[in-house]
Amino acid sequence: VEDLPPLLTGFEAAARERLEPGPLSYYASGAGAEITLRENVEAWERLRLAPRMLVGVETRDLSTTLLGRPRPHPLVTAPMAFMRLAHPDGELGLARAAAATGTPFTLATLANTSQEQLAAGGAETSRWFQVYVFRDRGVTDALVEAAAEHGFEALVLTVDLPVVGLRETDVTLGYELPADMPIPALEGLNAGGGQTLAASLSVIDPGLRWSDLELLADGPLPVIVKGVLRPDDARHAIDHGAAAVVVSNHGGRQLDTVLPTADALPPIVDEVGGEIDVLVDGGIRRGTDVLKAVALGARGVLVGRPLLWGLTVGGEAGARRVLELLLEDLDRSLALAGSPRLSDLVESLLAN
Ligand code: LAC
Repeated sequence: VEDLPPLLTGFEAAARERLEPGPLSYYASGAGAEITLRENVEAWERLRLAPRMLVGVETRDLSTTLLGRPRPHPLVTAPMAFMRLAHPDGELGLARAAAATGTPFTLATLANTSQEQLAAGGAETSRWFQVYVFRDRGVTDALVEAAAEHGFEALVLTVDLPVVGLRETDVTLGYELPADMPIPALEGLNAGGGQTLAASLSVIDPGLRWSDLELLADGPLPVIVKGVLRPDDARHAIDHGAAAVVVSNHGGRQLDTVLPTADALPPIVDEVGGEIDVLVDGGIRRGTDVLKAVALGARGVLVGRPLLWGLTVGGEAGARRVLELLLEDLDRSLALAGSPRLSDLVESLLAN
């Protein structure tokens, strides 16, 4: 553990050196010219803070409430596919890191680890299951049903991938998933290992509609709709049974030149923030980014790539260190901003 980088930025640099070109491209790429990939980060960076002084910050409190439950802090692990491309610890490594830091863990449909394996893996934390609806609805129905049985707390329905975005470096490399890499959800679908990434994603149904959300929301688990960028779509999500929405552009991996999530968040909070939890992801790299997201009304903040870099560099310990560094930075930022209680963060801390 001593040889882990001391700063968050060090993990990305170390991971980029360590990963083979194919997996690195898969994780690091955005779609198209990668405008949104870049602007997600820049949009948090360009928000300016107006901190308060002399309010007494010797005690800080990062706790919040999300999906009706008390949480020690607002972070959640973003759903990410194929974590064994990063490290043999894979999803279990990140889930244990999440558990060690009180962070809900989201298992992707396209994980290398099954729901059973995760549930049995000793990662005692809230588990969410990310849903891709397949053309073969029977497979999805079975996964959704099993999620409730395996103690998952919520479903995260990804709505921004009717077809896969054009990730140009993936196309150039023509990278194929290792043929022996397990992808439990794809077993029996003649998809997965030994195929290009785009081909393995072609099992996803491009015909998904709001009425499908309603069917899912009729089940036993609350449904968080991930991939909303417009207030009217957030309204549709509520009208069709969503328990929460994640303002997300899929980490800049889908439609390029969509608006960055820091810009999409405020109008969506205005529209539905009083009714359901609004979460956000995309470009979260530092504690100040989390602080700004919460000040703009986000109840939860999903972290993606930084955790993959942590997993790559140090497996479970590396992912855990990244979460700890982010939480330390959030704590420090709250102190410096003169808003020691996260739940008291207000938009007036932003200067612009
Ligand atoms: C991706 C899909 C799998 O972004 O969510 O690659």
